[in-house]
Amino acid sequence: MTRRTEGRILKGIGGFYYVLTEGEVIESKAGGRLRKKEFSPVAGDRVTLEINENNEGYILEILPRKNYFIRPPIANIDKIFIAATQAPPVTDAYLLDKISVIALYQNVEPVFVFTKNDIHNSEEMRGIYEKCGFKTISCSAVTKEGCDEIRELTKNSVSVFTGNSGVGKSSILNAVFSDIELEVGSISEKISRGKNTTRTTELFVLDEGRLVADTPGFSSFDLTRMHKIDKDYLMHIFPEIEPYWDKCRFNGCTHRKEPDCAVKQAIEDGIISKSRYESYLKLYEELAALKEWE
Ligand SMILES: Nc1nc2c(ncn2[C@@H]2O[C@H](COP(=O)(O)OP(=O)(O)O)[C@@H](O)[C@H]2O)c(=O)[nH]1
Ligand SMILES: [Mg+2]
Ligand SMILES: [Zn+2]
Repeated sequence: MTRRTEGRILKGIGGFYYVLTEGEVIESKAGGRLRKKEFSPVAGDRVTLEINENNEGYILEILPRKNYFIRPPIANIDKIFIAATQAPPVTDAYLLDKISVIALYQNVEPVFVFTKNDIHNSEEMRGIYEKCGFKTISCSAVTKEGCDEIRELTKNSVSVFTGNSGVGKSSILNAVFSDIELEVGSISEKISRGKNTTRTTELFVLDEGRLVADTPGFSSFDLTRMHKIDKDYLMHIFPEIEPYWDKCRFNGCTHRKEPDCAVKQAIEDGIISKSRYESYLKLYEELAALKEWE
């Protein structure tokens, strides 16, 4: 007898989708209509499916998405853990800021995770993000510092780990969750191959309602092209700039070259960090240029 139910896609590979439903994982196929590019199911998708007498699934429909990322392909995320480090390979602040902007734009909570704290203390960088009101964690896969906090924040949610290659995402996930076994690569190996060790996007089912994915990281290039944010909306997804939107001399101040700008004053007063503001300016230009080329 076939039955109809709902579930969540954990991963798609070789034309099959692995759907978590009622505590078990069902190997499923998707209908032809669903395999068309823009509708194709991704990890994290909530779906309706039909399960036959042999326990094989057939995906009927993708339920409306709360959010969606194209590369890596994943949907319905609650939290993005953005990994950063001041140890090699040093993280580029612009990439961090860009990911945080896109996360907020898509209603995902960003959590900044400063890795490798055993070899390089990231307190200064962490301070910048804490000041913006973001959740931040200092951690180490070696000393296990910060692991309990990561465990706590991943409870009952869909969490994705991202950040540049070699930053230590897989290592920290292995340290926090004993039942995940991810491949950890040496940095030189990755650079010489120009690739990441983590390839398919897979949500791991863990205890206490945790669904966790390791990703090869978002490419800075893709991010702006795939999430077309209006440049004038940008100030509203920089949480430390947002409160000033109506505090400047000019209505509609973009906080760039206008005189008597409250944002620029806040930078001088040390309330807003320079590096974040620089990212704002750079991203503003990038978004403006995108519009012109379309
Ligand atoms: N000292 C130290 N090294 C780490 C830590 N986490 C990762 N590494 C090293 O950094 C390299 C890249 O780690 P990996 O987890 O593969 O990074 P990923 O590409 O972000 O998944 C490996 O050589 C790890 O051994 C850490 O907390 N402390
Ligand atoms: Mg990895
Ligand atoms: Zn202004």
